[in-house]
Amino acid sequence: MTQEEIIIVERPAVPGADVSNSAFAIHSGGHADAPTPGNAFDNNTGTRWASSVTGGAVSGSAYIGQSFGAGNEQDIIQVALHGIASSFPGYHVTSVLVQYSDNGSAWTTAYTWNGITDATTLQVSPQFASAGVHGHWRLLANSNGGSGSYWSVWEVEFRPAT
Ligand SMILES: [Ca+2]
Repeated sequence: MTQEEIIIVERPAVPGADVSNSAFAIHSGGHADAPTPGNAFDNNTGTRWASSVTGGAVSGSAYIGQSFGAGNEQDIIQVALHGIASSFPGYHVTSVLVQYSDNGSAWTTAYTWNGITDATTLQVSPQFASAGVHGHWRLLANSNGGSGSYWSVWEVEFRPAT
């Protein structure tokens, strides 16, 4: 007789590669200086999107995100943000809410990302708990831009559970 032992190991989800795409971009409205939301998802740190709202109107209003489309819903567990270039000091926010929606209008916060700096490199959020698969994801500004001007975003990444 042989005895077989089956060991089941549960591996925690790890963030996969960025699933964002310029074609899926959604936003709260763009400033005339940089109105194209797809610029935040084109993998080009030389192009940006800027919010139409400025100063004290940024927090809780300006957002940039993705509508992934039917059949392409995502379980996002990490985001990354290239929020500033050396030529635009202070045009970043220090906190964002990572939010999801199933209908594109009612949003729920999955994670609050604080401590975003004016670093001129891609900043990666901590991995956060899965909130499940949803069709729409966004970063909602949770602070005002440091300069009192608009919020500028060079690149955003959405990384799903794998
Ligand atoms: Ca870009």
